[in-house]
Amino acid sequence: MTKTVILGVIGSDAHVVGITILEQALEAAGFDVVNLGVQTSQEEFVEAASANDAEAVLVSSLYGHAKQDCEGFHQRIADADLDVTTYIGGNLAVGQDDFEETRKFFRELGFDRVFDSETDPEDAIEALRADLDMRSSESEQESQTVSA
Ligand code: B12
Repeated sequence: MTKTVILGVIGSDAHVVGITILEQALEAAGFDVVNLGVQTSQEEFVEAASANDAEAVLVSSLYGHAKQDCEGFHQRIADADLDVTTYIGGNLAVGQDDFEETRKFFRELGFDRVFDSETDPEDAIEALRADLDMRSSESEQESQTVSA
């Protein structure tokens, strides 16, 4: 069955190239993609996920303000009673900090996976396949192979 994925760039961020590439790769891989584009608010992500009965929300951020832009995001998702897998990726911190620290921060915010700016779209697709299949069949949990 086709899985619906919401994609967008959060906050005031206007970097569009990354999500355009991701959109094309996800569609080619058979996902139904709702691309909200750049400068998307938390509310717009949540509304789109709800309206499209999405299984995953993919947040992109390049301009260095992801931490502020994502505060409270998972509370909104919970308030809307949504059961979605959430990923974030891009240039998530200002400057050159340790990515493992960045990953830890966003995992603690509630994201299921955190990807850096070197991510190949195929890595995200492989992770989505593993995570969304897992959601439909708990017994397949061992099949998860990607670490992010
Ligand atoms: C082009 C560009 C711009 C263009 C954007 C044009 C447009 N409409 O897209 C313009 C000139 C407008 C711009 C503006 C700014 N930019 Co700029 N920009 C870039 C640049 C050179 C390339 C970005 C790009 O297109 N990359 C190509 C795509 C294919 O790669 P990507 O975006 O990284 O996406 C891939 C991965 O990151 C990943 N990915 C991305 N999101 C997600 C999400 C998920 C879920 C997953 C799985 C994967 C994933 O997959 C993508 C595909 O492979 C980068 C530097 C760089 N080399 O990355 C700086 C850069 C992102 N910009 C930067 C900055 C600071 C700005 C400004 C704030 C500058 C300013 N002071 O005005 C503004 C912000 C404006 C705004 N409101 O957003 C910084 C961010 C610094 C930080 N995070 O610490 C960078 C890193 C430059 C730098 N080294 O300082 N920028």
